[in-house]
Amino acid sequence: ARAIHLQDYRAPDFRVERVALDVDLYEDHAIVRATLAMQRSGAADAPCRLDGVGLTLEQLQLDGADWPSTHYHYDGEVLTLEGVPDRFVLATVVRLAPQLNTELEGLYRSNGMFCTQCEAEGFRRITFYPDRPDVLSRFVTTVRADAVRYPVLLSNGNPIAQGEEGGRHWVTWEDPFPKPSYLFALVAGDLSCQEDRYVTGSGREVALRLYAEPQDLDKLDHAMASLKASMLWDEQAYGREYDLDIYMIVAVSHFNMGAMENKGLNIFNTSCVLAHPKTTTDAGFQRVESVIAHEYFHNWSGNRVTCRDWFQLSLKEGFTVFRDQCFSADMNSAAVKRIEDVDMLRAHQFPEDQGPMAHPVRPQSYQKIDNFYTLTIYEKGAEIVRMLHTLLGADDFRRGSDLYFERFDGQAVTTDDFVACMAEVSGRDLAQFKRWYSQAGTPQVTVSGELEGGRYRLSVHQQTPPTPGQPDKQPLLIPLRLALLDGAGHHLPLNAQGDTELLLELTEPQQQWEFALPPGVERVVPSLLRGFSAPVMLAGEDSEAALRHLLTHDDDGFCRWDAAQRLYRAAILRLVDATGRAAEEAAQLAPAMKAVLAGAGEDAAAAALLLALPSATQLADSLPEFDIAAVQQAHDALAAALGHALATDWWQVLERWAPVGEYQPVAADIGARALYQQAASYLAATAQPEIGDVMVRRFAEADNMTDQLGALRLLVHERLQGADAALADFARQWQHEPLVMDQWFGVQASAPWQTAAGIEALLEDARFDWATPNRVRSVLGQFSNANAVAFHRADGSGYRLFASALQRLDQLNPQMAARLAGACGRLGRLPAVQQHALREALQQLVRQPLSGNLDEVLTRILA
Ligand code: HT7
Ligand code: ZN
Repeated sequence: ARAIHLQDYRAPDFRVERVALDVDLYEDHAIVRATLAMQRSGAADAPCRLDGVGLTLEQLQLDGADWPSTHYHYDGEVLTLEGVPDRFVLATVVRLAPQLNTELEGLYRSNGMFCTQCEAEGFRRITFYPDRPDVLSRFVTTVRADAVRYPVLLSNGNPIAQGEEGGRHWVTWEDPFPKPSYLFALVAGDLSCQEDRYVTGSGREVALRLYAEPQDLDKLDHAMASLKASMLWDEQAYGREYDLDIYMIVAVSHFNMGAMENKGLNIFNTSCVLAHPKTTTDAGFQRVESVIAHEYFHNWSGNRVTCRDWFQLSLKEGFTVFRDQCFSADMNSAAVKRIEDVDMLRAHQFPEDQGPMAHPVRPQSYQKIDNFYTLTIYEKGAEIVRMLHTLLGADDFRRGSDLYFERFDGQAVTTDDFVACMAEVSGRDLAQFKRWYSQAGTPQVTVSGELEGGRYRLSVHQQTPPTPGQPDKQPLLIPLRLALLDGAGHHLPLNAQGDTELLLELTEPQQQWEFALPPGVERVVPSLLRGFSAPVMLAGEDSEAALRHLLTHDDDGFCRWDAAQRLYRAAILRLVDATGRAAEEAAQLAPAMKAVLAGAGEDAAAAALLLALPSATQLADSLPEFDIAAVQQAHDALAAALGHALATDWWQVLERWAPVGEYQPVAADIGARALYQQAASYLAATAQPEIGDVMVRRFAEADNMTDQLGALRLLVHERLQGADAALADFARQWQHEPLVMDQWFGVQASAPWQTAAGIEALLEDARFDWATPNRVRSVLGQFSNANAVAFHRADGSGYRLFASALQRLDQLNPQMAARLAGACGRLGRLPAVQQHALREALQQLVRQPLSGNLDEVLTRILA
């Protein structure tokens, strides 16, 4: 496939002033009539080019008359109209087959309803249109369908007319806000609705309607509460009110991603909107809250101000992730949320940034834009916005965002425009900062400190390693939050004003800072990168004593947690290279862990995080060679040794933090359940039968999915007595709840003892369905992304199975296949035997006829 380059961007030759769509839905086809008021905005002789993929054109008229076939040409992707006037009304009629659409892009069916997914380039599968984000237009849409089968007919904006005739009915919707085609949506189905209202700060009433299949109507309360909280938060934090009279969300079972922010009509993966204590875990509740917020926040950061082109994707996604992170931090525990976000970034985005798919937050080129909905665009993009917030401070950042929304309302703009607003309000030159958008790779920052003559000198060095297509890197502007602790754990003053925290700005490859210390200070332990102030890899000379000091005394939640992670990491690595013994390492760690447990009453969630070992995958990723088998073995040995060394403490946790009262997805209770699960997992690692008995009981008695699934996971993963019976019971109990059955598949696919044959059996299970992305993710996603030890088994069986599954999936859903294939990005860092086996499996796969999506990812990995 041809690559598209940022430098080739050209403004559109034609704009669309108004669009009228009429979508007629039938069981075996759909007819789409589009009327576009076109206006030339480019060169006088430019032909009018409209995107349209796989459409059957039935009629084409210009200004009410048939346009001669000699004046247009359709090649299956682009419709070119020659010799058109500067203004004209184009009317087309096309025929579609939504029931055959398994790619879940454009108009398709999910469990008997019709729905759409247009981002990034799905609208061109519905009608002929300049399907690019910088063409904004006003839409009026009429949806027609059988009145009994599809009583609910929805589209963007407000309903303005409706009618019924001969068993069919129709509703016309008008969206007053100009929008790009990627924000178009329609839904038709037999849906139930939970309704509420929200009154905006300025007193406007908004109807809130959440639609789901009737059996899921009891799972919408949490989404509704989250939506109302998000609407209020955006008014308070950003001064942004909702702008239409209706806000609708529809839950669909077949969806390639989490959710979609279509104007006034969000479409959600059921997994990101449905929640009920019996069927949803704490993590599920939190995901619903954050995705509801994310899509709602897009109404301003994405919809009112949108992207000029898809290279600017992080303009809306990075900013909106930052906004949803701050919202979740405000709704729950800010420190815990920050640690979870950093952990995710380091576990998943850092490897992406070090592998063959590494790309800048504003990429230079792509073949398939769907392949660029990445952790780099979303999560690293959010870190860039967070750094701007850190550098400018909350007040200037808010003035910058106000300016951005006011200046660019109704426009399609760039990340440069966003940064320019921040520069303008703060008076800062952000030219160097902008390298964060154009330079791929994770910067490595190395620090060393020296205490001499009453002064502390901090030397810092930065370097970004080469990434594909970017061999040489420039120094970045890296904000480093710093505090210094003395030997008693007190924070030292860092300047004449007595500040105990400073923001250092690292701009050079090498820089030094000096601090005058109060008299008598004999020990200094730096607390660096506080709050994870920049998305970098920090290396230092941190002695274990210094790490213990930070774990005990630092008041920065992230730094405490990171100190614990570094201590665990060092211990596990000593087991990998056989310089340590598990029992001794556990004995060394025990006092600090006991201290954490002693303070757990204050914040159980934070304690659970402080007690969790880094995953073996993360540790293997931090080494030159990804030798997961060796690291997993060492990891498990330390877990078992800690299970034994602190057995009494873990049992006490199980007693003290056992569930009491009715389940509630609130921060304190979530923390208690997390701590219980952490203690149980250490005990399970010892394989003592007693913990198996406790887990069997917990599984049977649980009144909520967090406890039930937590017990099932330990039983199955640790192969404790009763695991098989629990799996069978679970499947029986939840056979009619697809999202819970996804968990049933996922628990098995992520079990470390899993084999390729076991995965094959799951794929052949009658309940498995290749056409349902959630189910595919629960098996193939869990196996390839959450089960490194089984996936990378040296006999190559995991790779062969995965490659053949990708080939099969690619024929149904290329976006999903390509996304899953990213799991092979560690190819170049695997031990020789695995590397050979994976290369062979992928080379064989790439010789088959594949989609452009999968081909792009595999070609990058094999390059
Ligand atoms: N903006 C949405 C992205 C999205 C998407 C992209 C490609 C293919 C399918 C998709 N579904 C949703 C979601 C978001 O970031 O809010
Ligand atoms: Zn988004």
